[in-house]
Amino acid sequence: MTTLARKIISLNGDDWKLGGVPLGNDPWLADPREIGAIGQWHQATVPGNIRLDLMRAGIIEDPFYGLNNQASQWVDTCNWWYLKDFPLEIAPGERAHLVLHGVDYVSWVYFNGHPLGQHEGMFSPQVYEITPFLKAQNHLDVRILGSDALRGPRPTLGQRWRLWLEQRFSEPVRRYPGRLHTVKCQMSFGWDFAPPLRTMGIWDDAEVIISGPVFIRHLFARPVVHDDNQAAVHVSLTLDAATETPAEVAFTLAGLTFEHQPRTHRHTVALAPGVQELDFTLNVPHPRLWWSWDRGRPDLYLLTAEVRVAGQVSDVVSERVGLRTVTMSPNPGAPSDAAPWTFTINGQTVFARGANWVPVDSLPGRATVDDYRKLLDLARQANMNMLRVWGGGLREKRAFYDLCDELGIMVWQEFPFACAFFTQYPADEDFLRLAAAESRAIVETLRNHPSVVFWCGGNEFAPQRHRPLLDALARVTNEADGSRPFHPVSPSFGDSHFWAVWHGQAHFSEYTRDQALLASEFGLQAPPAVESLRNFIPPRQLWPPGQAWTYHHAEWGKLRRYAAIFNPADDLDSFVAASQRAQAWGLKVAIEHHRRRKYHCSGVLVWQFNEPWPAICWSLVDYYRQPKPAYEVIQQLYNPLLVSLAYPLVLYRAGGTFDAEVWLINDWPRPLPGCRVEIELHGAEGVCQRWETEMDVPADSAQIIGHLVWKLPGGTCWQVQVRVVQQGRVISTNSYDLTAYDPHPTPRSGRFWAWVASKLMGA
Ligand code: BMA
Repeated sequence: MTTLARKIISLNGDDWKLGGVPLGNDPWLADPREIGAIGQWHQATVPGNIRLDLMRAGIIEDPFYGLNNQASQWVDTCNWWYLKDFPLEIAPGERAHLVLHGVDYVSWVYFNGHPLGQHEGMFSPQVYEITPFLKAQNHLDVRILGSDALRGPRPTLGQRWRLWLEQRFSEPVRRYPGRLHTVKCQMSFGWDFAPPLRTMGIWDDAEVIISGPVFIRHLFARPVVHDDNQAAVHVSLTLDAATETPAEVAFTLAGLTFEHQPRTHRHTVALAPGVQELDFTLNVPHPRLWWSWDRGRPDLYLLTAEVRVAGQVSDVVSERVGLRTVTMSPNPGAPSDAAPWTFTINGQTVFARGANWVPVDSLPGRATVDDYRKLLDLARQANMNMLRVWGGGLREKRAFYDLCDELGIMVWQEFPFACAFFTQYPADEDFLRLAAAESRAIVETLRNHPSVVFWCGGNEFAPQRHRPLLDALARVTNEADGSRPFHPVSPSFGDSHFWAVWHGQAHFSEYTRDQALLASEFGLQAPPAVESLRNFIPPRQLWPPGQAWTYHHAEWGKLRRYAAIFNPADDLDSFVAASQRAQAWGLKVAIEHHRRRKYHCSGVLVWQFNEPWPAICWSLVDYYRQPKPAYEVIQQLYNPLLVSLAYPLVLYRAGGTFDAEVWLINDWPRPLPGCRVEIELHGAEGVCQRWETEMDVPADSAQIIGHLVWKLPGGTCWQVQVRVVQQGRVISTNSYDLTAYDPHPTPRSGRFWAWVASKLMGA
């Protein structure tokens, strides 16, 4: 007896061919005869990106170097054809499905000359049954629309006026009018940290799945945790049956990160021909729960679903499952119209310490597991427990979420909508249908990952002006998931994007005025290390800084203003060092402020963790994966246990007074008995003041534990060193540089800017 089971034939690799043809009069009209007009073919790689293939072929230069990107914009004025030949044989009774997990952005797919479909959207997988068209040697064509054709309908007079305003005042989002009409990575149209690179390509995996007569389309496991002793997994299984047939469905739940006797649950079902959804409940006694790494272990199960027809395995799918619940609890003292902002995992409140995540590459096709691993390891080592996958970017590839599941890093996932200040996303039926379809695909792709704890409609647009879009997104998350909170847009109803510092050019102490219930964005630009700059700024433009700096997003006025705190000399090294110190200092002020406000503020997410191309921007880790000095500081400040000093940010002088409240913040879920907190003031002559206390630190807490009033000795340079020692081991450190730098050499209030921004975002 033969056993038919799932076989996956990967179509990834560098044996594809690629050719381009100018857009012509009606690029939306696909005709395979277009292939005949292609003069030159190139080798192509999947997953990948058309510009990468052209780069390898020597047709364009690396768009990430200097101003090169400008010269590759012609690539968008062609339609592109990807071709691949491959052998495939299936046994009688087997079925084959072609699955394209992500094609960017409008595509037409032909298999052995048969049109399989036309598709708009880069996030939804395309699944086509190819059984009837199979031959021993097969030919696949994927046509991709040239991005230059992605223009919205002709704007009305009112829309044109708002577009003009947007272009005038909102540099990052201005480049192409078609952006708001697409559900394509919004950043690819050009942003204030990303180049205009309206990517095209097969950017995620491509494969053929071979199954028996019943094909598993989706396996969705929704956990319910009753208490420490009892949990359940609600499983919904979407099956596609070739004919009406009885079948046997078996689920096996095994421990993946721990030893656990696997349990198998069997059911007999009657299937109708076509696609159908079946629901089951698996009880899990004595569950091992999934926690963020700082609250417990991120334990995972492996759920396998097997479907048998006439005793033979027809299809098998495995998904990782984490048992955990997510709810949001209100913040104490919050205004009555605020949303609840405290992440509550398995009934325990968790303070979010993290950053905003943007795509790892502006050519996302080349992002590999290894890229994700390096960056996520850095996030974990920086003691982050949450990343906000920002709405101007992507739903990342599967590896990103797998790694977050394993590392115990929570993910706040946004849908791909961002920054509509004067203008707005369309509200017509066609657009809403597209937005809902792509967002549903995102939910279906990510919903099994325990790390994903929050759906958010997107970044920076007024909720009032986007009711139809937000209603559609709320509906989608409820129907396709229903196990996680949905929040309309960030910022709204209590979280803050605090840009009075940096965009408003206010001084750092302004951060301490932010009363956010969750601080979801704030940041400062800093150049990467000089060695990194040399990789993408041509030598003659390094110093004095040339045009390439601005093209890679350096905002000179603001960079100079904040770097001035440290009086840099007029040379590259000195300027880079001063900017990096300013970034680290500003972030320190904000982070400590919000951690001291624990649960009045329930989280702190720095803008931004990474960057998608080599840039001078707000990132903590540059494109080459080199952390900036701010990263090291954050690693210390995100220690779940932190001693923080609250003191006035002024220019200190010898003989002056340093007056500070001493705070102790503990994000661990357990009390820490027998801790000694030691604080020392170091001056020119060594230690000149010392304070210490012994205490038991309560679990999950923030409290004032002392008050320092110290006279500063002679000199201009004082350092405060803080440590917490438990059983002879240093478990937390912090430090403050009180050197006589004026923290506000050129003050501006920044409040007017903050007010305008809040009006535009409808907050
Ligand atoms: C934020 C983000 C981005 C932007 C960043 C820096 O508000 O949401 O749109 O890149 O500011 O300006």
